[in-house]
Amino acid sequence: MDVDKFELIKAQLQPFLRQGEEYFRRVEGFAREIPPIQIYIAVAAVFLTTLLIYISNSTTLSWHLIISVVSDSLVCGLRVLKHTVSNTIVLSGLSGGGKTVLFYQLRDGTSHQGTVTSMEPNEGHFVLNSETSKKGKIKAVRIVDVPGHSRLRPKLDEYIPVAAGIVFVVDAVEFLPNCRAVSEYLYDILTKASVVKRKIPLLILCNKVDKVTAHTKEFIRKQLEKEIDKLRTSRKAVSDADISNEFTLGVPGEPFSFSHCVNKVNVAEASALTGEIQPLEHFIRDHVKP
Ligand SMILES: Nc1nc2c(ncn2[C@@H]2O[C@H](COP(=O)(O)OP(=O)(O)OP(=O)(O)O)[C@@H](O)[C@H]2O)c(=O)[nH]1
Ligand SMILES: [Mg+2]
Repeated sequence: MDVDKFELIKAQLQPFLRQGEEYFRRVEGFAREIPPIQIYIAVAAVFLTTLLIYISNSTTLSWHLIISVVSDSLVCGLRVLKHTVSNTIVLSGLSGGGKTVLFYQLRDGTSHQGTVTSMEPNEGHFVLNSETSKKGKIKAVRIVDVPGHSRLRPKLDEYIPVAAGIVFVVDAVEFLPNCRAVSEYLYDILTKASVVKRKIPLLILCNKVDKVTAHTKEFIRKQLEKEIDKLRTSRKAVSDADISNEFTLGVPGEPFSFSHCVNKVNVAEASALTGEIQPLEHFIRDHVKP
């Protein structure tokens, strides 16, 4: 074959090769998101099925028995799977709230001062630092810290479907100038179909209470409820005009209150800097059993 012909074939194959590479990257990305335990379960299920088919061919074992064993193991596998997908806690909130410092406090018990604006989600699968001295086997938690920068917020949608709980971190010091932006982000989360349908519990964590200028959780709760009440009206007008699958918040005709949400919404205080994060740890353990 001459060189020209070879080059022509190579050029013709190029788009297919690129397409193949793209598919491979997608599959690889998908596989990375699956916790290892789910992969073990899938491999075990395939192995068990193959083994039983082999046994049935070589002995007189009845198909009835095989089907019942396979279905039992699948049900059992699904139960484990359901359990494993819900060990994820997502840290969300505006940039500068203290999510990354909270992440390090949970993992290492130190504040890792000097964090910069995160440019990608920070993810870890670990036993909480406060629990490392406890005896016995303690289940690890998967904590994901999603950056607050508006361009990176869509990343939240990748983690919410597997979240057992969402922590919405608020800067209790710089709260008033950011109240509108905080409320808008919180409104967006509370009306997500993935949150409403699975009733994912949410903790509004008012961080930086080590500072004397920090607002109290009661104050922040009231201001957020008032601002979300206003947003309900303005957002409804937009969604009436422009078809949207957003869920509506609260009880129509009544001032908005977090107690109206279909999912449980609590408000708590913390200081990531000094390590006062007990309400956060309790929230995590209420939703990811040790
Ligand atoms: N005083 C005080 N400062 C805090 C506390 N938590 C975080 N900070 C400071 O707030 C700043 C922002 O903290 P980060 O953890 O980087 O904020 P973030 O929410 O991860 O921000 P993005 O990654 O941009 O979304 C840092 O300078 C921290 O040192 C706290 O509890 N008290
Ligand atoms: Mg960060």
